[in-house]
Amino acid sequence: MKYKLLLGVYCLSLLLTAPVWTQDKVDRSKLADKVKAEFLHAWNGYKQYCWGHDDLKPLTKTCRDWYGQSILMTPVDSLDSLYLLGFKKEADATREYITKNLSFDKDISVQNFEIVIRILGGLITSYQITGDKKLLALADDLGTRLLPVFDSPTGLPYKYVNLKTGRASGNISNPAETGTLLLEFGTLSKLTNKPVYYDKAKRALVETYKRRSPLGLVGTNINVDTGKWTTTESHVSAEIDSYYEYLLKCSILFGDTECRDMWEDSIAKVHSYLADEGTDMVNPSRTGNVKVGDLWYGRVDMNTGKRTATVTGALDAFFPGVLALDGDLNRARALQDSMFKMWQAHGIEPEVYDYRIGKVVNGGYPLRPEIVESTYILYQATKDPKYLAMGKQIFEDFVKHCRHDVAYAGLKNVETKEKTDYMHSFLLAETFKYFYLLFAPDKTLDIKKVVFTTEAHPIRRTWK
Ligand code: DMJ
Repeated sequence: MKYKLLLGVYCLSLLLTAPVWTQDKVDRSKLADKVKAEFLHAWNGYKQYCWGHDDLKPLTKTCRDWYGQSILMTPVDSLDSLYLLGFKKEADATREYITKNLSFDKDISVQNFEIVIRILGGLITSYQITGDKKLLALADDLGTRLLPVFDSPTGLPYKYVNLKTGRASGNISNPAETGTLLLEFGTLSKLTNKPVYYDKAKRALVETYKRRSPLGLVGTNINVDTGKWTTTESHVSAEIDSYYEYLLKCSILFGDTECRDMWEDSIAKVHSYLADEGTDMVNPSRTGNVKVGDLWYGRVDMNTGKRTATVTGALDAFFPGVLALDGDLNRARALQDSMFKMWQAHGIEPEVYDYRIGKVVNGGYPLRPEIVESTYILYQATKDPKYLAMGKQIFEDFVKHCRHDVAYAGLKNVETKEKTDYMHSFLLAETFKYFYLLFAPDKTLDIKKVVFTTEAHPIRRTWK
C-alpha cells in the first residue's frame, strides 16, 4: 500500500514537472478547425467595419488607409490564406473585388518594402493559386511603378516611391528593406519574362552584401546614395531580419548559386559574432550539439564585434525557421526553445526582450507570426510532436489575450495585456496561415514544393 502511494506520488510529480508537450496529445484536426473559426472571426470583423479599406482598427471599429486612399492591403495580403484555409467562395468574391477595384494609378508615395511583401507577394501567390491573369497584370503594373526606387547611385533602393510620378525618396534604409525584394520581383520576372525585376532586386541584395564589414556583418541603417552605414549595430532583428532570410531563400527558389555563397558566408559570421551561448554548451559547431534552450542571438557592433546588447524579440523568432530550412536542426531546436521561453515568460512574446536578465524592454505585441512560422517549419522538418504541443500552447495564449469582440487586436503591453487599436494585415496573411498549416493535414500544402516569402506567401517554382 505504502509502495503504491509512493509510486503514485512519483508519477504525479513526473507529470507536473514534465514539459508541456508530453502532457497531452494534440488533436490536430480540432485545432485546425478552431484556427479556421478564429480566422473567420478576424476576417469578418475587417469586412463588417472596413471592407474596401486597408486595415481595421478593432477597438474603435474604424479603418486605416496607409496613404489616405486604399490599396486594399488586407484583402490582397489575405487572399491566399482564404484559399489555403478552404474558404473558396469567400476567396473568389474577394478576388473579383480586387481585380475590379484595385488600381495603382495613384499619386501616393509608398514604402517599397511593405508594398512588395504584402501586395506584390500577395498578388503573385494568388495568381499562382488561381491562374487569374488579372492578378498577374496587377502585379506587373505594380512592379513597373515600383522600379524607379532602384535608381540610386548605388543600386540600393530608396525607401519610398510615388506610384504615379515615379519620384523616389528616403535615402536612409536598412538591409531588410534593401534585401527583401528578390523572391517577389524575381518571381515576377519569371512569370512575365521581364528580367528587369530580377536584375534590379538581385543587384540591391548584392550591393547590401558587398557593404558588409571586414567581420562579415551588416549594420542596421545605410545611406543608399553613398552606400555608407549610418548605424552599425548588427543583429537578426527589425531592419535586418529578412535580409538573411532572402539570402537563403533566393538560392532555394531560383537555384541562384551566388545567393547560396552569400548565405553560407553570412550565416557563418552571424553564428560567430551574434550567437550568445551558454557557457556549458558542448561543441558549438555547425554540426555539434547545442545545449537546448541555451542559445540566443544578440547584438554587436558590425566593425568591432563588441557586444552592444543582449536583446532579442518577437521578430527574431523567424530565425529558428530559417535555420531549420537550412538543415541546421541543432541550432534551430535550441533557439526555438529559447524563443518559447520568451513567449512563456508572459504568455505572449514582447517586441524586445533582454534574455540575460529575462526582462521586457518593449512590451508591444502587434500580432506577429514569426514564432508560429518557426514552430510550423520545425514541425515539418522534424515531425517531433513537441512542436504541435508548443503551437497549441501559443495558439491558446494568442486567442486568450488578443481576441476582441470585433476581430483581433495587438497588445500594447504583454505584461498588462492591454490591447492596442490595430490589426495588421499580416495577422491574416501570416499568423493564422502558419497556425493552420501547423495543425492541418500535411497534404494541405507540400512544404517542399514552395518557398514562403517573408509575408508567408508561398511561391511555387513553375519555371525551368
Ligand atoms: C511582416 O510584415 C513580415 O513578416 C516582415 O518580414 C516582418 N514583419 C511582419 C510580421 O511581423
